[in-house]
Formats: sequence, structure tokens, C-alpha cells
Amino acid sequence: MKTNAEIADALQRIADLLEIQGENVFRIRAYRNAARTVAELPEGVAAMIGRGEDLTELPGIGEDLGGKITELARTGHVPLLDRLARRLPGELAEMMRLPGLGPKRVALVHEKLHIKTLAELKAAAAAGRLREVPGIGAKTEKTILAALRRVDHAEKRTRLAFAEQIAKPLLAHLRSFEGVRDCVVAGSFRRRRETVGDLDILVTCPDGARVVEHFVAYADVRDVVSQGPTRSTVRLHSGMQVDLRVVPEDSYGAALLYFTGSKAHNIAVRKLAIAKKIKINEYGVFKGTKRIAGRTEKDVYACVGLPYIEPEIREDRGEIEAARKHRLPRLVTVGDVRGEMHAHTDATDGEDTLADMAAAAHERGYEYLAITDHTKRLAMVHGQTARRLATQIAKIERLNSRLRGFTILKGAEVDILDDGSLDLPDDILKELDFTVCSIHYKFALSQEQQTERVLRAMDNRYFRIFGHPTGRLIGERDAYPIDMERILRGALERGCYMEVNAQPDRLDLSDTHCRLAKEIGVKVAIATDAHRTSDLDKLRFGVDQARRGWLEADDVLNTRSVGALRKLLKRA
Ligand code: DGT
Ligand code: CA
Ligand code: CA
Ligand code: ZN
Repeated sequence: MKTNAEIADALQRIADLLEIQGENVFRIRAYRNAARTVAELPEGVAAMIGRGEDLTELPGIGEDLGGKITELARTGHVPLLDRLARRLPGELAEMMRLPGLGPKRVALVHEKLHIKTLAELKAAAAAGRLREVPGIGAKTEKTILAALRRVDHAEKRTRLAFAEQIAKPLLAHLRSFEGVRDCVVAGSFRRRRETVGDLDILVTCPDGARVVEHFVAYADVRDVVSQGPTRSTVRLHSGMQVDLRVVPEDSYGAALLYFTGSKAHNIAVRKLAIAKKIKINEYGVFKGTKRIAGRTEKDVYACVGLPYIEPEIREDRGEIEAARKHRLPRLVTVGDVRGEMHAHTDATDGEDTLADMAAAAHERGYEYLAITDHTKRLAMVHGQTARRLATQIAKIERLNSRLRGFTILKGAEVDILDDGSLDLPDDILKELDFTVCSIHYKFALSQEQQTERVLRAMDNRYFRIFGHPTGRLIGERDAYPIDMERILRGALERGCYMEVNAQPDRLDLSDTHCRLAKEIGVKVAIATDAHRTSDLDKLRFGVDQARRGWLEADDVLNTRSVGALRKLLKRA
């Protein structure tokens, strides 16, 4: 038996397909009205049929529609819909809902370009082919493409940096409500996972029901999924789901611990509690019926004999054991970082000048900034030849002689070529303080070939830091196959280092790779790959992942003074 929502959906679909086919408007309207009638019924159609009720007594439903609804309720099918779906296959009905695409245009897109699915539509829009359809211009094409990207987004996990953009104004909205004390995002967001599934917001406030009302009234709310006196779930226009929970102050720490997760970490903590014959849940810590803690996370951890554990490592990957032995890492912080290791200027694809980049880094309290513009193979972004690099080096030296308490390091982001050689000859590389060497093409090699290619590149004595080592773009492009363990061991043997590229769509190395690097003993440079001065502020996203990978200040090259850094960058 089908639900009313499913039946209404099928009726709407019939209407959509009839419309694309250019059917009579009255017939189409009849299906739409019937869909609404069914959707708004106070009880299930199936039950009504079961009682033998006459559906034609419902408003707008005659013999024909009544018969179809009965069939849909019983079987989920009706010959008319099956016929229409064969003639107009794929996702044409879904396309009709996109801004810029009505039924007539969908029919034309199908007829002229033979497009059936949203994926095909997206590809055509991206390639600029959609505008070949009469009535669709470049502007409409752009609108459609943007809408399709949003649809994609709704189904995927959201990058942390984007989730932050969504969370920030929402938190401001909640905090503006009188009586709200604590207001934080818990969940994977607080653990700083590279992507988040949804946002879990925790609030303390004496009047729960009214905060919830204030929450669902937020302008960006698309649907209210559920609403109660102390909790609610909504979906925002971006597609992001947000869970809100209002908790008493006495429970705040316990709730924060619970909703920060991860679930695996919670379970491990609860196991310790059980062994001590106490109970931990989101309301507090209990001995029998007596609450013995709950106000802060630290109190809750103390009840099971543990020190405070930073959210970034609450993944049940050994942190409980380390905490018990008082061997938790002292995780690196943004404040530990003393310089930027990867930055571009307008000599290649950066937007700002060398002097502006240096000034911006200096303003941020850094002691140094490395200029690492692209090399010649990347002609697309005007990569530098040896000669241009030499000019840049001279310019940096002139600038450095004027700067006090700040150093511009001379670098390059050197392309690793097919055969593992570097894009510029040694006689210019030797003039640099160090290189970041990266792969920007030939991603499709086998794991063996790609690994060999990089190890060969590392054999060059001027290879220093392996830039964005997997090449992934989160949610867009997978990592190329590479044997990271071999790469790390190879780097250790040769005195090379790894980059933790802090660009929010890269985060490369990832958290787990950072952990592996630490285990093997390879240090990393956390770097923003800045293409404009404002990019320097993205460092924290790299630091987040380094923390998730248990890295401490000592594991990170650029927590050092320029003098100590230079020593590490020298290769035997
Ligand atoms: P996400 O949203 O997929 O990125 O990941 P989380 O970790 O934010 O997961 P979510 O939103 O489902 O739940 C938030 C936290 O609530 C989760 O990290 C731990 C806690 N939690 C949820 N379900 C359970 C459960 O069944 N048991 C326990 N112990 N904790 C749970
Ligand atoms: Ca979540
Ligand atoms: Ca959630
Ligand atoms: Zn690069």
C-alpha cells in the first residue's frame, strides 16, 4: 500500500510529464488538484479504500481520477504514468523544477540535445551547449548550472569552511535571543572534520520553547523537519540540516560531550563509566540516581579518570588510551605557526604583488613568508622560467635588505614532470631557500607509477616539500593513487617533508595522513598556498587537520624561527 505522499507525488509527476508533452491545461490542472487533495487528506487513501469509501466524493475527483488513485494506492503503478515515463524518460520532470526551465524548455532540451538526466543537463550547461537550445541564453544557462550545483550540494557532505559560513550568521541569530547563554556547534563541526553531514547546535537558555521558536523563524530556514519544546531540526535553503538542542546549564558539559561525539568516542567513554559503576549520558554523570557531574566536559572526563580530551581527536583512535596514560599530544595551534611556506604572487596566478604578500604576512605577526610561484610547465598560469625566477630572486633579495624582523624566503612550486624530473634545472633551484614540488598533471598513472615518479623526484637534492601530496579536491576530484606509506618512508630517508595544504577544498595531507607522517617521523609544513593576501587567513583549516592527525608544534616545520627552519631545510 502506498502512502498519500507517494500517491500525490505520482499524480504530480503525471501532470509534469503531460505538461512537457504540451497537453491540455485543464487536464494537467485536474491532476495537480487531485495531488493536492490527496496530500491534504487527514487519513490514508489506502484505509479509505479498505473501508469501501467512494473517492469520487472528494473535491475535484471524478470516476477516472478515482480509479487511478485506487490503482496507485494498491500497486504504486498506473498505465498512464508508465506510458509517459517511457516516452519522456529519465529526470525530465525534475528538470522542470529548476529555475529557468519550464515544461516547454525541458521538451526542447530533450528534443534538441537528447538530454534525459540532471547529470547530462549539468554537463551540457557546463560545456555551454545548453544555449544552443532556442530560448535559452548564456544567462539562463548560468542560472541552471548554479541551481544544479546547489542540488548536488544538498545530497553531499558539506566542506567544513562552507559549513562555517552557514553556521556563523545562524549562531549570531541565536545569540541575539535574550536569555541565550552558551551557543555552540557540536558534532563533526566541532571535531573539525573536513566535511560535515549536518550541524548540531547546543544552546543553554531558561526558556527552551521560545528559543526553538526563534530558531525556526530564522530567515534561511526552508523546512522545519521537527519542533519540540527543547529541540528542533530544520533544513536551510542550502540543503544543510541543522539540529538544535536546548539544555539546562547543569547538563551543558555532558550534552556538549555527547553531541560533539564522535559516537565511537562516546561509546568508549561510557565503557569506562560502566566499569566504575557510574552512568554517563547527555544529561550528566550519575551514581545511582544522584547526578555527580555534568556542568563542564572536564568534570565529566574527570569522573572516569581522564584529563580533558581535545574535540579534534575524539575519534576513538587511541585517544582514550593516551589520556589514561597521560600521554595526550599537545596539539599544534594557529598561534604556534611563525611563517607561511607556500604563496603565489602576480608573477604567476596570484592576485597580489610580492611586496603586498610580504606586508600582509608581516601584519599577521609572521616572521617569514615563502614565495613559491609556479614553474614554466604550468604555462596556463604563466609559470616562471629559470630566467624569470632569477629576476624574482633578485627582487626578493632587494626587498629583504630593506625589511627588519621579517624575511621573504626564496622558493618555487616546482612541477614534477612525467619522468620524475623537476621542471627547472638544478643551477637555478640551488639559488632558492627551498622548493615545494607538486604534481599538476598525469593524475591517471597507476599507484606504482605515481609513487615511483614522486620518489624519483625526491632523489633530486633540491626537492624539499611535497606539495598537496594527493591532489584531491574534496567533493570534486579524488586523490590520485599513490602509496603514501612508501612516499613517507622515502621522504624520511631523503630528508624531504610533506605539505598540509590548508586550502579548504584540498586539506592535503588529510588528517589520517598527518597521523601516518607523524608515526613515520616526517615533518610537515602547514601552508595556505595563498593566491591573495586574504588567503593567509586560511591557515587555521590546515591546523585543524594537523590537530586531527595528532600533530604537535615540533612536528610542524613552520613553528620554528627562520634560523631553525633554514637548518631543517638544508639537505645533506
Ligand atoms: P556528521 O553530522 O555526519 O558529520 O557527524 P556527527 O558526528 O556530527 O554526527 P551526528 O550529527 O549524527 O551526531 C552528532 C553527535 O551526537 C555524534 O557525533 C555523537 C552523538 N550521537 C549521535 N547518535 C549517537 C548514538 O547513537 N550514540 C551515541 N553515543 N552518540 C550519538
Ligand atoms: Ca552533525
Ligand atoms: Ca545531527
Ligand atoms: Zn599546486
